[in-house]
Parts: sequence; structure tokens; C-alpha cells
Amino acid sequence: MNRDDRFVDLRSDTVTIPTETMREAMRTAVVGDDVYGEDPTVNRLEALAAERLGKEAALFVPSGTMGNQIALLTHGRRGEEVILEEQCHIYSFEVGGPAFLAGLLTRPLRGTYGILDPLEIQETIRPESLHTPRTALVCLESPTNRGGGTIYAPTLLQDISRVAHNAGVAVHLDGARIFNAAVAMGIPAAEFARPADSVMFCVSKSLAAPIGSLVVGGHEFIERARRFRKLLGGGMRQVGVIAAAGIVALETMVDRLAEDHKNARLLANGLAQIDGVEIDLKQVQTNIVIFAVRRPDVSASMLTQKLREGRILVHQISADSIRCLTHKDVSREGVLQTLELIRQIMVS
Ligand code: TLP
Repeated sequence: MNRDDRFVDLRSDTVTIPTETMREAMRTAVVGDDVYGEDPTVNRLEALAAERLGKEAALFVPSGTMGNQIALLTHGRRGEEVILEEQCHIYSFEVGGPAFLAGLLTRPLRGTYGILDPLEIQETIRPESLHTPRTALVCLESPTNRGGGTIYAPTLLQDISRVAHNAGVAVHLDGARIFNAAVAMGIPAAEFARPADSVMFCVSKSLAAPIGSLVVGGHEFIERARRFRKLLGGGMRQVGVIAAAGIVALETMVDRLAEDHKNARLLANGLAQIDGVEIDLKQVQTNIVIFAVRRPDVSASMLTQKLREGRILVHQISADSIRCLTHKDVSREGVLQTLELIRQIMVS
């Protein structure tokens, strides 16, 4: 029924398989046609998502990518500009969506481990002019993905949002893993969401639902977003069968994220002890661990391949670096096994 669990799969938390409770909730879900707004299970998930994020309304979408792109379409108009971080998912890993779909210009800034600075954003927002594109939107990602799971402190989000709002610019938060941030900092997800006009988060990642993300925001924003979801072909029908797992994800899978963070710490601390591995422990704040391989005779791709032969899967993200994510299907033993094998490869 499940994928091969003889592997320790650290490539992503997207690989998590649904729990038995999720499968049972999916089997028994009460459904209707969601394009008519008549699927009670989807309506329940959307209400729950809005409540958890402290916003007025939510929209269930098939993927995080679609959720982000819908947010961009809803906030911006063709030829307007969006400020974002150069390694963020929206800019680097959504297939050029901002240009292709919403027709937005992107203005990437370099952050510190993916985190942007309010002053730099302030300087980048364009003043009104007949000649220049209007800055429509600032997109932030928290926790970051390529920044290594780093988190924007709520005060920093507030500062950025103040700068943006003072200039009439909206703020969208790609909070694909926002509950990891909430658990890591011990504050409600709504606290992170408050300064943002819209947030996208995924139930399909560390929360282990099989499919789905939510866009949350004000009533009027979500109603306009609903039209863009339809335009992109994301209007689904008896999709309560999937939303049911999302409800279980929000109700039962949030608190356990602390265990994934502990495992990420264990992995990072262990890696820091291995010769030829470079890692900045400050960067490890949630369930993501990024490290560089610094040995002339062992490359990141060689290490990735050797780990695969030992049934451990990691994600090589550049010529010299590797990303690992801890999640509910990776145990403490799996982490120790990974460290042991990396140690063996690096001393051989
Ligand atoms: N990230 C995935 C893939 O891109 C590889 C991963 O394994 O980390 N925002 C952020 C911050 C993300 O990390 C991702 C997915 C998305 C958006 C997009 O979500 P999906 O995959 O549901 O489209």
C-alpha cells in the first residue's frame, strides 16, 4: 500500500504518507460539488484553515504552487512588480509562473539565509511614476526552503508589512510550512500570518496529508482568488475526499512537528562533527538541514549516490550542497543510521 519503507527518505517532507486516521476520514467523508460551494468537508477545512491562520476566509487548492500563483494573480496586474527573495520558491521553483501567468515583473533581492531586510525592501519599492512599473506586492517565504528552514520573527514580518503597507503594497506569505515555524517558536500560526494580507500553506508537506494547500486572506480577496482557481483548472468537485485528510492534518499533526525539529537538530549536530562537512547550525531552526561537502575527493553527487546505495535518500541542491528534511516517516534511528553512513563515506 505504501512506498518502499526500507529507505530513509530525507529528500523532502512532501514524501510523507497519510496516516490511517486520514485514510479513514477520506473513506467516510461527506462530499458535494465544491465548485458549487456544496462540499461540506471542504467548507469545514476552509473554515478551520481561516481560523488557525486568523484570517476571514480560505480557499482549498491542489498544490502550493497553484496557491502562490493564485495569490499573485489576485494581488497584481500585468506589468506590475513583485519584490521577493532570489532563492524563494515563487521566484526560483514555480516554472516562471509570475511572468507566465500573472504577467508580473519580479524584483529578486538577496536575503540572509532567505530572510529579507525591511530597509532594503523599503528602498526597492518604487515611488509613483509614469515611467516605472508599480510595485504591487512583497512575497515572503517562512520558513524558507533554500534558506534552510529559517524563520522570519513575527516582529520582522510586522516591520516589513508596515513598510509595504505604508507604500500601498500588499504582502503575501508563502507559509508552505508555517506550522513548523509556529511549533519551533511556540506561538500560534495566526501570529505569523497577521502582518500578511494573504498566506499560502500546505497540508501535504510535514502535516502528511496526501494532497492540498490553502490560500487564506480577507473575504473579498478569497472570492477573487476563487475565480483564478477556476481559471487555472483548480476547481475540483467531490474533493471532500481529499479535504478530509487536510482536516486530520490540522487537528492531529501539528504538535508532533517538534519531534521532526529535534531530529533535524540531531542530524545537524552530528553532521557538524564530521570532517569535510560544512554546516551553519544557526540556520537549522525547523525540519530542514542544508550542508556542504568540502572534500576534494568526495563530491556532493558522489555522497548522494553512495547514500542511495545504502538506502538513504537526500536531495542534492547544488554542486556542493545537500538538503535533508526530517518528517513523520523518518525516525530518530533513521537519522542515526544516516549519520553513521555519512561518517563511513567521509572517512573512506
Ligand atoms: N517545495 C518542494 C519542491 O519544490 C521540491 C520541496 O520538496 O521542498 N513553497 C515552498 C516554500 C515550498 O517548499 C514548496 C514545495 C512550494 C511552495 C510548492 O508546493 P507544491 O509542491 O505543493 O506545489
